[in-house]
Amino acid sequence: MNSNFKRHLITAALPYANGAVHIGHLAGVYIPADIYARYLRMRGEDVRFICGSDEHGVPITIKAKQNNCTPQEIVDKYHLIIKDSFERLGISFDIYSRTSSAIHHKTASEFFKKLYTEGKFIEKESEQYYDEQAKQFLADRYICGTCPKCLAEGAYGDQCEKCGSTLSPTELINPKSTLSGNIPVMKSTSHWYLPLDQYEPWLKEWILEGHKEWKVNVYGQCKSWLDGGLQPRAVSRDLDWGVPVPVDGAAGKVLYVWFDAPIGYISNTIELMPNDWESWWKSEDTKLVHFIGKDNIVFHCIVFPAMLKAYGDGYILPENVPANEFLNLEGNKISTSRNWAVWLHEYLDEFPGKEDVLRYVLCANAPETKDNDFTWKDFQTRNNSELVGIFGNFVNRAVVLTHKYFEGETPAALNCLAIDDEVLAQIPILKKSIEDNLENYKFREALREAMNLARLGNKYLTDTEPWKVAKTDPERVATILNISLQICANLAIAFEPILPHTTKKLRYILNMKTSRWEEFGNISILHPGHKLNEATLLFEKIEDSEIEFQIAKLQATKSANEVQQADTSPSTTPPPAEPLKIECTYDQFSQMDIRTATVLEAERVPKTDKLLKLTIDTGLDIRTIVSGIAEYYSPEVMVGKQICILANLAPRKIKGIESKGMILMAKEENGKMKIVSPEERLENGSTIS
Ligand code: B3M
Ligand code: ZN
Repeated sequence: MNSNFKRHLITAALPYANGAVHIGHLAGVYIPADIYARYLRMRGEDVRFICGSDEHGVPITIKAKQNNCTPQEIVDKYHLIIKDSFERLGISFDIYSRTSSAIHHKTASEFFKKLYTEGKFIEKESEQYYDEQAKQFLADRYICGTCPKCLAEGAYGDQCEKCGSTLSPTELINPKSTLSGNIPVMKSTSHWYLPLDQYEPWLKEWILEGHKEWKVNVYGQCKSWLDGGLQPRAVSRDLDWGVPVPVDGAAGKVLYVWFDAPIGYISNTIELMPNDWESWWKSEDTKLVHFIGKDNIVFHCIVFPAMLKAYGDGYILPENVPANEFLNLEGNKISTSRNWAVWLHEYLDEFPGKEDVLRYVLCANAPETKDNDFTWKDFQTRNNSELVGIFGNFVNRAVVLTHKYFEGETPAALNCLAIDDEVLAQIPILKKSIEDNLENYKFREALREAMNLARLGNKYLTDTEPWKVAKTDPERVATILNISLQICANLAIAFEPILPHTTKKLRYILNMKTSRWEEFGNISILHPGHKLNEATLLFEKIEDSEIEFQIAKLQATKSANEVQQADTSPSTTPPPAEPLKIECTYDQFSQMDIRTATVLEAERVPKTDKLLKLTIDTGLDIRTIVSGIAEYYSPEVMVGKQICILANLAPRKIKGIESKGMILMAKEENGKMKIVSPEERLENGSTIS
């Protein structure tokens, strides 16, 4: 541990508040950042872990237009979803704020103003597309036309989604404004540019000479930008959403989102520590580390440092920027617009109590050196064979045996044999390796080594078979169980940064107070006579049906996308309501057992906004169905209603409640939902075909 630093300032990329957070974001940025922050805190370091929503930029204004609402309404909605889901996963930010806050507007505005007043920008006129009907300049995404490369219709001004080419708006054939559908005209506009070319020699020195230790992917990307030669970059845009450019005559212009967003790290620190923030940003003994995904490298390694350098006033630069590559999902690129993702808030609802399983799998598969793939099968295997089969199994056996043979009191290790010493000798070796890996941002490897400690314990218990000598050699059993329990206690520390929910449970089972990193390696954390609590399971098996449900959900997305792709209507027209799903046979349809049923009881599921727990008479049985209809129907209204249900849907647990079946609902494109019922009341259990 480099103790030259007094403070650790850790930032995680500010997620755009135009959508929820998915597993790609988590594996790339938030889980590694959280592990690092938690580890440093356990070492007693002074840490501030900063994040917040990025609430400006064109995609947010587009989403607002699509939804017929204001950008503020969009960011309010997603900010809450994102913040809440991070909290539930246990991402331990010291602050999660937002760039629409007054503090941020003030900070970003003043930042710009200082650079402007000191002449650090250049001002340039350029010709840009303008919509005369909508009376506004058009951001690249607001222009669409025919792709010059593949001739597909509906390519955007910055990219063709069909062939993937990067475009500029003037390359489009037959450009049209997506605001009015009209042909845009060229009009001159002036903007401020940060002359990155002037900072190139300094950046080359700072990164290429000074930070050879950065990850190969990060260093490589920086080198290729720097070798290619830097150009001045516009820091303002013609847009009505963002931080207004604080200069006379700049009406209708805002700061470019990539200018204001990184300043968000500073604003959020100010919000957290109004009196002390400067010692965190302007003092050489603060270590600043940015956790980001690979698409953000240029902004964090080149643009933001150049901004800070231009500003001066003692701002520090990042010590490291451990950017990750991308995570794919079942072999395909994760895509928000195509809904090809596992959304964190949905995962948390569908796998209650399994926060750490996701943390584990995403850390084990983190795309640290290359793009990686998440599959539901791998998720299940890692849970069932590693977490349940090794970690959980070992802890459970050690604690249960201690209750069985020693009434739950830690026995003393009286005389150790060679096998015991060999096992104990491994602990400091693993500790050192875990530390080195964590400090060098190799979280996958750290996790693998922590798991090796669990493997070691599990194998030790299996090899020594204390249950076999219980009758004949109680001293031997005592020694084996003492050593096993010490390994459990070390596991509770080793896994704390990675699986904080699990280690909390484990510490309770072991009745263990400490979680200080310096205790890791101690082989007498639990003293003889120390009383344990009852054993509870750390992990649960994940059933095939749960995985099949997730795969079917993705399959449905895929089918919907295929139908949508086949639709060639230009993107100026609104998308069809719900695209037709792929054709199915009568046999497939008749496999679904759809019946009438009546709601007997209804209640809200605690700590959720959307879920009702319904007790239902299906005519065949009385059963429970958990349904996401609480936004549309109150429990009182539901009682007595006759409904239609899919009766043979595989049961699954929702918020810990076993739900058997599904209620049929009709859904409008705008999200409004109504229950489907027979025209007149029928016997419960009547089949629908
Ligand atoms: N919102 C981009 C992204 O989520 C952006 C990060 C800002 S960090 C200052 O990829
Ligand atoms: Zn194309």
